[in-house]
Amino acid sequence: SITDDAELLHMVEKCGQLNKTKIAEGGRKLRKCWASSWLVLAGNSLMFYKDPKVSAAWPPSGSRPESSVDLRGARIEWARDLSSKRNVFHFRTVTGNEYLLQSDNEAVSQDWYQAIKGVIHRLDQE
Ligand code: I3S
Repeated sequence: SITDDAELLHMVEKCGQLNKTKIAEGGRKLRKCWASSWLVLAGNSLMFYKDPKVSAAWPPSGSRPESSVDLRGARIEWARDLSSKRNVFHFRTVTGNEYLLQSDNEAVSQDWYQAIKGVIHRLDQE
């Protein structure tokens, strides 16, 4: 609803496009499948939307995230060994869902890494 979108928009810390692949579900390994994704970091959640292919089209009114992960207790680290791509970081939820996130632009990757890490640390302190 419009109210939900407005509430979410109020909490948004960062949004933008990254390449993403899920590599585990509940601790069970998955085959990599890299795809472009639109990420929204808001509140305690990191939400993945289908890449709208046009920038700054947010909130995508009426559309729901393809998936959303709870950042509480999550872990994040740079992952130089898990991909041949550059600027890749690894992200793991408490439930054992694992993702690799990447941008060819080093600054973009760095910014996302710091932003997600910041939220995780804030939640660790609560
Ligand atoms: O870790 P891997 O197995 O080298 O990952 C590559 C594969 O998933 C590959 O797909 P196939 O499973 O169809 O071969 C992907 O196309 C590659 O992108 C994966 O490697 P990178 O280094 O790009 O994460």
